[in-house]
Amino acid sequence: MEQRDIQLVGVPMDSGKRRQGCLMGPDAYRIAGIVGELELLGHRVTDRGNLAPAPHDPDAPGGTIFRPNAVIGWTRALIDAARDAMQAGLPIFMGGDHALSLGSVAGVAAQAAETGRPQFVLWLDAHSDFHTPETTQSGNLHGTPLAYITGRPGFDGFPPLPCAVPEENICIIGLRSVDGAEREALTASRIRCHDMRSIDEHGIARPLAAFLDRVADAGGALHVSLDVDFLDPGIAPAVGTTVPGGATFREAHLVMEMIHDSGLMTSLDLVELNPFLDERGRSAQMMVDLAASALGRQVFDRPTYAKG
Ligand code: HAR
Ligand code: MN
Ligand code: MN
Ligand code: MN
Repeated sequence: MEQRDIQLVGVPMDSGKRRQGCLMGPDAYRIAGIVGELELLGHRVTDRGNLAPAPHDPDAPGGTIFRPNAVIGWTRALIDAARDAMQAGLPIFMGGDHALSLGSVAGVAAQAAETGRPQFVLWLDAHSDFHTPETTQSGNLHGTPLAYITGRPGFDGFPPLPCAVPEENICIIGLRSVDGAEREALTASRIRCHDMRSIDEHGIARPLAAFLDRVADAGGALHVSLDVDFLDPGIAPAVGTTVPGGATFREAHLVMEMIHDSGLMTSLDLVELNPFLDERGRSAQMMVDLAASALGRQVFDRPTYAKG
């Protein structure tokens, strides 16, 4: 198995939404043993510690968008940190809420562009996170990263996007909660969407295999953004935005194992874990196990049967 230089980047970011607790995420992953689990697989692991936001204007109380300046500060810091970590190996961004992906994806895409590789993004999420600050109803910027990284307008005051990710290079799997404005924008876009209805009908492997083939054919870099709420709340309760009917243990591990087998993943987000809502650490453990599956662990033994 290929040995990777894994770069853990802690992102204790809690400004993408009102309910607090995600800032404890990076430490929950550490306590769940992420370093040891990845080392067991033969990888070199460097924990780069926790990031802090770049200096930013204070946020005024009230307003329709929740703490925009803090998110701007984080995005600025993350773009630089992501470029840096990409040069040292395979970054895992340990969130923190999903607003961290404005910066993590923008940064890795900029780095990919510099090495001449097209950036692809696999978004594993109950939500499409395709609002702009102009269309969001909640005012929570964790609902906006895919709009930012594809270059949709409405992000005034945010760092200019070094390099937009083409819509056709994005695949969302797990959808089951999409707002009206997002639905319209998604329909008009070239983003590939697979909701739970279609996964129930056709399985999760086929759309993923088709997407991975496209990444391979293009010689692309693959960023995987894993939102805790992709998973069914029964196996991962520690998230503020649970939606029933999520991916099962077996579906989620299959996705991660197929990603590993493809050899294509170049960066990973683990986002939205709120340890304050967890039950004896089991959601944190689940996320660590899924990261390990994406990096070579086999959940189920696969005996090879003698032929003849
Ligand atoms: N679409 C809703 C909003 O904009 C919910 C977004 C929830 N996002 C996350 N990440 N939890 O996927 O507020
Ligand atoms: Mn999300
Ligand atoms: Mn979500
Ligand atoms: Mn595995």
